[in-house]
Amino acid sequence: MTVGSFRVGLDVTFDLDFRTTKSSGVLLGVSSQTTDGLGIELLDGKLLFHVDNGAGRITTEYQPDVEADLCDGQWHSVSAQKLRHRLELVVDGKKSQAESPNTRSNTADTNDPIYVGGFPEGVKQVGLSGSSSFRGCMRNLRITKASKTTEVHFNKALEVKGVQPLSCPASPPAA
Ligand SMILES: [Ca+2]
Repeated sequence: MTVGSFRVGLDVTFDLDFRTTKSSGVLLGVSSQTTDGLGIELLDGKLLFHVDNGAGRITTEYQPDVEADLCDGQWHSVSAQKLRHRLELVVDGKKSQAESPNTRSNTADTNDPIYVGGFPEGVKQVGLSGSSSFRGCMRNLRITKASKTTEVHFNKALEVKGVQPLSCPASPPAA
């Protein structure tokens, strides 16, 4: 399994931490160029997790009580789990869920790069609503599939063709 060509399939979990001062930005996306894909994004202060298994998009979201909570320049944790046609999202320990009524459509059939922090123009991402690049910092990106966890090293990810470089300043972003 590499981040250069990834099959979402039946079940997968993405974990990561981020910090930013922008209310919108793509955290992660992997998508076929037809109908199937997965995406995690910040959109107007909400954290959205989308999956399309090919029969329409399923979305679960975390909306903080305070609008700017997720873009306060502090670290926030995200765990996004796809279990067939069900989604479970945990942001800073708070859980939200969604499921598709279409239980027979349960695999996201991708064989495509995982884009972290943004994606190139002209690349279709069925699991994302926004297209603005993430500005800030990410750490501890882990992909778990069939009980096997892969830690994605950003330095390595930069070398994989198609993975967008990620700006990760040494000092915290200005509040
Ligand atoms: Ca499918």
